[in-house]
Amino acid sequence: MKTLNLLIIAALVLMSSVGSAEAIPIPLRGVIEGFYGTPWTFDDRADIIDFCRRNNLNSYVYAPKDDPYHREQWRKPYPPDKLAELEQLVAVAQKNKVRFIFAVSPGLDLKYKGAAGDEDFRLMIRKLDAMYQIGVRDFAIFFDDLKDAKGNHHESGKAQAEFLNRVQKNLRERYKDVAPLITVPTEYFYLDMIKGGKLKAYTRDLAATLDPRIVVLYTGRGVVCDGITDSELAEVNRIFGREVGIWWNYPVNDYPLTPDGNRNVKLALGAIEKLPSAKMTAIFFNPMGQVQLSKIALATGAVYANNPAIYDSAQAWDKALQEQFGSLAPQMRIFAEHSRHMENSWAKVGEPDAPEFATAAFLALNEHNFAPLERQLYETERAADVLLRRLPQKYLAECKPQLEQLRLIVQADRIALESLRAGQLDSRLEGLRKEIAANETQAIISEEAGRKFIDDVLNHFAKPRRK
Ligand code: 14T
Repeated sequence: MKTLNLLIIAALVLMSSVGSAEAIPIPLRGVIEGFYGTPWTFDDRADIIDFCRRNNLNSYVYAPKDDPYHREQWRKPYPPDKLAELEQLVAVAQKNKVRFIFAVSPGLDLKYKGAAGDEDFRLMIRKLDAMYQIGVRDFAIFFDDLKDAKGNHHESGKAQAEFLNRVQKNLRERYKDVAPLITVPTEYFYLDMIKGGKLKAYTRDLAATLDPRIVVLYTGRGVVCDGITDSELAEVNRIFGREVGIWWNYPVNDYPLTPDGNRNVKLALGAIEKLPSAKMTAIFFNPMGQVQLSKIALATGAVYANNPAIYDSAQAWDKALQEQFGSLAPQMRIFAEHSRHMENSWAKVGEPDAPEFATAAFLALNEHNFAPLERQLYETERAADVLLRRLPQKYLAECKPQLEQLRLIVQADRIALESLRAGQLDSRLEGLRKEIAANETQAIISEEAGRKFIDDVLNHFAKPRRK
């Protein structure tokens, strides 16, 4: 009887623990302002720090590539007005219980050896001390993007690690309340750490020399890549002899998506997805310059980072749209669905754009089945119209060209569909295609769905068809 009771109790305890597995949040989780291009404003940053608190993200990393004092002129102290602004921002972060992580990227011209090396070390400490004075307790030093045009770099992993160790030691000796240093190596994605199946000397030396308490961030197999698996992460942990963190390049859109090289013109409005479910130490999401629209992906990233093991990207995406757009969520969902995949010759991330639309277009083209596409066109045009009329200005300022481009694409798609139905090309389609192509320096959307259907139909009529 006694044993039976014990068994029943044990079984109940076991069942309840399976049913409601404790969430294990990633200890360091947040947003990294780490993109190229116009940095965010004070108000943008204060807004995102508030957003971090509301979404249980505990860190904001200050690393804007085009703040001259962060990178190109890292040796220069911030002038009084800039320092005062940063001080206010640090206060906002403290009030929100969000860590303000201050980063410097000295790699373009940092000297490591001799008197010049000592002088640069002194200048770095002076830079970080000024930030300590205004309340910063978390610091990062980044060495990314130091490769020349040929993709080579001449960094020494040992020299960088010794520099970082020296900074870390100096800070810890003088301040008891400074968190472990965070870094990004020059070889910061997996495929760049390996050559001919072997670890390259830079990464080997850095890993061997770097203080094991220093947090190393990496971006995955590539700079912008289609997910990170648990075993990929485990392999990089092994390489660095510690639990590494992730610098995740979504929804950032600062890299060119077309050969003519226009940046920031496609919006990454999808969910964070395909990240590890295993325990990890840190994750920072690199956003777009478009601060408001970054919050869709960032809110899903917050759900992920607070419980990676049970993350459901589709569910988190719906929740983010609902919370952020309320009654406009259904329309926003349609728009966002056409603008979430980011891909070029070296980058690939995000779910496919509008897969149902793409399927409907396929059926129209190949099976003369027009009803599904008609429905997609109606709903998509309606969503774009509603959003152009009703979205608050702070959002429209970030996506008007993309909404107008989507509407134009849908109008062209409708003419393309009618051409297929009639078995004869409507002469207006070619002109519309030219107009859409010209706009692509300003707005890119739905490349493999709505945009592709225009070209597919033009090709269909251009090709001398075999029977
Ligand atoms: F530090 C890194 F983890 C990192 O991602 N660095 C930059 C980052 O600042 C930028 O926002 C991001 C997306 O473009 O990728 C890195 O920058 C690159 C890397 C490239 F290989 C920009 C262009 C490249 F061709």
